[in-house]
Amino acid sequence: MSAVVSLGSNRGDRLAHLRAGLSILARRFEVTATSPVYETAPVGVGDQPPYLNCVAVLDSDDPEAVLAAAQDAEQSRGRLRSRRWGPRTLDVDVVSVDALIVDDPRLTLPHPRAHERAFVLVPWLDVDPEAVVPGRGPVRSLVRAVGTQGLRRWET
Ligand code: A4P
Ligand code: MG
Repeated sequence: MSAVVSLGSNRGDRLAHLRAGLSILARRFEVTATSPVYETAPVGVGDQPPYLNCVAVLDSDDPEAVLAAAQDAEQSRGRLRSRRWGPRTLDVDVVSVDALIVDDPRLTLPHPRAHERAFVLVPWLDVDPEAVVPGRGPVRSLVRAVGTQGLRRWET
């Protein structure tokens, strides 16, 4: 039983936002793995600053609890929603919860774009070489398909 979350920031002190998000998640769940941080080129809307991204694995089988914690983490960093895919202090997405497949716009599992995003797949593969995106296949194969362009390890 494990949940995977993806954290991203491209505004302000990006590393501090990621760390604060992780510590809020850690108050509610056992964090079993935290990936390295990557600096990544923006996906979706191009004219915005680069992101720092990482993923964390939590010991939870409760999608609602993970989504609530993710949204609390965003709120704690004063998340402003200006435009879709636009710059943000902290975005926390629920990537997957066990093998669940849920087709609900409020909480879609796995995250509908995770399988095509190197900034999710590459750090996830770092912490779990056997990871699978439910319904999409092994993360290892998905990384081969999307490549690692636009990512570089961020030394901390
Ligand atoms: N929602 C549904 N399913 C989920 C889920 N699995 N996890 C709902 C989290 N939320 C989920 O999300 C909008 C609504 O989606 C929520 O109310 C929730 O109930 P949001 O976080 O408010 O809006 P958003 O982040 O602007 O949209 P979204 O769809 O999360 O954006 P994306 O697709 O995550 O894109 N480029 C790089 N390099 N790195 C990034 O981290 N992030 C984005 C955000 C774009 N480009 C990026 C990055
Ligand atoms: Mg989001």
